[in-house]
Amino acid sequence: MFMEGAAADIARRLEKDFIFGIATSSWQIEGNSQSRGASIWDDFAGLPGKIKDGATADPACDHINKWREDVDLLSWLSVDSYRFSFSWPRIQPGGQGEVSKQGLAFYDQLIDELLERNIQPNATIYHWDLPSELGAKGGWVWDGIADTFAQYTQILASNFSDRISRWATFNEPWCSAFLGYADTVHAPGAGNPAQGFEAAYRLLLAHGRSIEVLRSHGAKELGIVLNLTEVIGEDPEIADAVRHIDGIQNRLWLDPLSGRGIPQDVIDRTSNFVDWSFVKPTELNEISTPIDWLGINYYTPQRIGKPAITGEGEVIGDSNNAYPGTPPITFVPRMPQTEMGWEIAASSLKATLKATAKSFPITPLFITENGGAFPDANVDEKINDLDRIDYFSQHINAALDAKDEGANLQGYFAWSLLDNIEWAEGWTKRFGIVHVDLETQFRTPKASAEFIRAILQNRRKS
Ligand code: IFM
Repeated sequence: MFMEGAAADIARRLEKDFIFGIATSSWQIEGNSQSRGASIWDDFAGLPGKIKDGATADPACDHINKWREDVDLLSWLSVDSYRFSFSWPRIQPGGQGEVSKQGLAFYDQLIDELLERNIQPNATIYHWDLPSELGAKGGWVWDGIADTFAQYTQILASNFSDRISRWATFNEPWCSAFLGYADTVHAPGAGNPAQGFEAAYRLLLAHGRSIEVLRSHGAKELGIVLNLTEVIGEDPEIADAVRHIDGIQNRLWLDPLSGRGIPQDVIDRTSNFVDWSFVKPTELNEISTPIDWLGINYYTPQRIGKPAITGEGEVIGDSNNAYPGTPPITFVPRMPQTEMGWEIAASSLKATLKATAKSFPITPLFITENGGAFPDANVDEKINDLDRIDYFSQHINAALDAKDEGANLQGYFAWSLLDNIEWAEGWTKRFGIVHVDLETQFRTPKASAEFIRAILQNRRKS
């Protein structure tokens, strides 16, 4: 009853042309790793203790073999668009040179089938699975990486630009740079604070060059996906830390993309350990090449307190190491929280959208990921995930509130279609609206899938 009422209320708020979709990423769902090259996430997963339950890329959701069934699910849900990522080592096993015909053919058939079912393909070029051979050259701190990424883009653009509705160069480059290079929790796990900033810069440069390649091939609707959020300080004494965390999480990306360069306060606070000489004015121009849309992945605010305050337990991804140069603080998410220890606060989604709309005026915005990991008790063969439904309902309404108040929001994508490998958390955290049985690979829609379907089937027709 709760579910139908909440779905109908949201359906009434959705304008006809608002794009409602669902997202996944290659490494998290594809499996069948022997049919592609290796990536830095395969290498990382092979290191003892890096992935909580020892999960590896196989079988994941065996999407390489079960993709038709997954497209059936998308069609059953009635989504307008499916956001997926290309696996670089599936397209180009060594990251340079030889292209895999088999890899191209996989995405070819997926894209054609989506179009056949009237589902817009929304493609991300890079969602963290860097080919191992490029990782060995230095990965995102190698000075050849931006050009190499542009060459990889060329392959995708010449094969798919006629059929992809919307392109994102990167998914959450903050994670690649700061969880992977500054901290040790994501691949490659460098744990080198200065490298976090250099990786961030090279990711941005690769983005700019990739956009140019896409545009020269006539690809349409070009953008990038950032994980932006509201940074909330619990005490005026930590105002400096709030500004620095906001600098690394939000402004380090938004400012260069919109032509304002690298934020001076971030440079000032880090110049004692970062040699910023890798920044070149002409490259800043490439980075700020215009985009057609900006994606925001929103899950939780960053609430921080003074160093002595005790938080509410482990908060996945939050650590001072991921924000190098921050004065000492503690992450203090409030209750309620998801299983990731992430505070549930839809008000921060609205605040993030409104702040981004101000910082990046005019550009159409999308929520490109939003969702939660919850315990998912299985009752009588049915996963009645009311906590996830509640999360979606609060956050979709908050996004639509921001739109009503002027943010140029054009779509919303839920994370995620399937339970999948949650990176360093392995299978211990499930975000899917469809349950995946790891033994049998059987897919069972949860109540949240029915909720999203109810929204989409009841939406306004005009
Ligand atoms: O699973 C991830 C996804 O790959 C990127 N955005 C956040 C999700 C949940 O942590």
